[in-house]
Amino acid sequence: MKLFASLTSPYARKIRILLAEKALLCELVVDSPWEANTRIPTVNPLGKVPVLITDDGETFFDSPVIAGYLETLDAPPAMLPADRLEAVRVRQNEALADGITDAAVAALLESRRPDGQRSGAEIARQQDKIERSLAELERRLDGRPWLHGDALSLADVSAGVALAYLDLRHPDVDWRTRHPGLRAYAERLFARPSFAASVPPVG
Ligand SMILES: N[C@@H](CCC(=O)N[C@@H](CS)C(=O)NCC(=O)O)C(=O)O
Repeated sequence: MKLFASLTSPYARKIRILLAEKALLCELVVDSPWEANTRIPTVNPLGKVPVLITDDGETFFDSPVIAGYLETLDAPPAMLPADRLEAVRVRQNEALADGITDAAVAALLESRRPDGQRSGAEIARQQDKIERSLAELERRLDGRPWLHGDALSLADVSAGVALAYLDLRHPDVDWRTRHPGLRAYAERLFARPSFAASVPPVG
């Protein structure tokens, strides 16, 4: 397998963490879709990372789809429950956490627009999404070690990636103080070798 990823993409990090948790071997092809000479549009018409190419040459994007594909491989531990409705619930929390990342990316891109084009109202709208969704994540975690059951799931991987991305790009969002129920949870996730091995380079 081959994973096209940039080292700072939170969505690509999510897949790198899943690969590490499952001890799956995968060639990492580092490519930033923002660079002029990127090859990403040749493997994903949307021009986004992550993109996975299987050993059979089939291409999968985006991160929820790649995560679903990894579950079809004989590679424990399972990141989704066998019960189909329970699996949808895990995926709902994956979507909630990925949505926090989406809003954080949108706020960052807006903040980087030139003076005169930047909209403070749009940044605030994205910040509201982040704040509401962090509160919902904290409510759903409800003081438990994991979002679902008694082990790490896809939802926890997405949640940990979203919180780490806030630390990287929005250190002003003081989520540890505002949502203390997420603090110990995040520290436990960040300490896992899969998270430690995929910390993005500064920049
Ligand atoms: N929903 C997608 C989002 C992927 C995404 O937006 N990736 C960013 C990198 S963080 C990207 O490639 N952006 C390039 C662009 O928007 O042109 C996923 O979960 O994989």
